[in-house]
Amino acid sequence: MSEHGPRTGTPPLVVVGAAFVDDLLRPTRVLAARRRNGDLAGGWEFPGGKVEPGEEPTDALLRELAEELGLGAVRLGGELGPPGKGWPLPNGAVLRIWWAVTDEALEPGPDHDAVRWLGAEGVLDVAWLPGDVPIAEELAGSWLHR
Ligand code: 9L3
Ligand code: MG
Repeated sequence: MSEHGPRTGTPPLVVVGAAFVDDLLRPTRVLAARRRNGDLAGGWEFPGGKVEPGEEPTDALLRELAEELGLGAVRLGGELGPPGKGWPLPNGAVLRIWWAVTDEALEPGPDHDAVRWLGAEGVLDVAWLPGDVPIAEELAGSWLHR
């Protein structure tokens, strides 16, 4: 039997997100965005969305950031955690996150109703979506500089 889904052999859906930080070399603050709509409304996340078939994950991420946050010039750093591994989402998908910076204004768009910059001390103070919690914990524990 396949590891992913019942006997289908279908690879898991990949969801990509951005950890926007103040500085790629020495991040001290990260951006959280609060979902505006649907079942997950009110939950905080690293903004992003689903990778479409045939799409490179980082292309998908830049596309999602343009759609959701209106950003045209985002610089991605490396992937958080072991490259390609990501974190499991409750629905069986895998969430992969990249460091990101932009000089453009980071403001809520169609999918979010708030954004917040959080330092190491405060990064666990918002109600992260369940799948995003372990990433926030890594940020709080060691990835954000104090
Ligand atoms: N999701 C979880 N954490 C995230 C993101 C960007 C997405 N940081 C979950 C929410 C949805 C699914 O992945 O169940 C697809 O995300 P979207 O396309 O609705 O943003
Ligand atoms: Mg999204």
